[in-house]
Amino acid sequence: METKLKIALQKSGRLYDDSVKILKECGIELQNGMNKLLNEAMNFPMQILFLRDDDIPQYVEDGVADIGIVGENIVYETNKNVELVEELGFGKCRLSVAVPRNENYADAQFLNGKRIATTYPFLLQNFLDKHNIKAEIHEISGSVEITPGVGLADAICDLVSSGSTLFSNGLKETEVILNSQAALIGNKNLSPEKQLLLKKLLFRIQAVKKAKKNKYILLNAPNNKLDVICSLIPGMKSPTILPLGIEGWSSLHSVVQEDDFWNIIESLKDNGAEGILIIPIEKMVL
Ligand code: PRT
Ligand code: ZN
Repeated sequence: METKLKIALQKSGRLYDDSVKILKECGIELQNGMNKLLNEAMNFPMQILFLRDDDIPQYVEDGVADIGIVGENIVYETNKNVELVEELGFGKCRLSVAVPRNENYADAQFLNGKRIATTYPFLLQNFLDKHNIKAEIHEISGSVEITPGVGLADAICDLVSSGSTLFSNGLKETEVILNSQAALIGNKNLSPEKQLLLKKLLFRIQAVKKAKKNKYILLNAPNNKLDVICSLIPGMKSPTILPLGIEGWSSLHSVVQEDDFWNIIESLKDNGAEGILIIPIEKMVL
């Protein structure tokens, strides 16, 4: 029987769409009309299990799933014996401590003797221990942000992304305990066949990630500025240079990183580049 890689994804919630999307970008399509708990990829030896995100690390540790996609916050909170294989660049958030906005919070010692509500007792306890703080952790299962307002806690420890939940509950963020994003995790004892499949998948994921960080750039440049413009957009090996129909001008094709994208564009313009086109790249294999 053909070996299949079993991957656990969140069944519904914030990570579902991007998890399915990244598989799709890797050329892995799920079958339509299969049941909601188990699916089978059409063009890759892969089975997909849909689970609650909190359960994914345990399933991967036990080998019920070989790999999984889950927030690092869950990986570190559950503290299971799994491999963190690759960060995936979506589901970004941070685990933070927050207190009522009118509190005079100088540093973490403020939390001494206080009641802190959280769904992340393990990571919070680690943080408190590291700072030598004795506080009362109230583990609750949801709606952490309302607890100070109703007098159940003096502070909270919860996930934050835009900060609007904290703001609308009259809270301010005072400590970041962990920066998190979705990650691919794996069982530590995969068979050689499964390791090979994981390597294939990882190769595709890395190509997709690289492509997202880079853009294809086309521009026209006066020939006497080609040297400086080439040095601004060196590309993967070197830019492609083609002569234009007009005497003294060339067309340059290259790849540019998203990070300092706008600075590069400005320098290109300052050096006489015209007709700059930026095009997304779908996959990038170096
Ligand atoms: O049902 P299941 O157990 O699978 O899902 P869940 O309800 O436990 O998790 P879900 O779908 O809410 O989140 C899944 C994962 O998304 C989390 O484990 C994080 O890794 C990631 N993620 C990214 C977030 C957020 N951003 C986020 N903002 N998870 C939760 N939030 C919540 C936060 O708890 C708070 O209530 O959003 C609120 C804050 O958001 P802002 O934008 O107002 O700051
Ligand atoms: Zn959950």
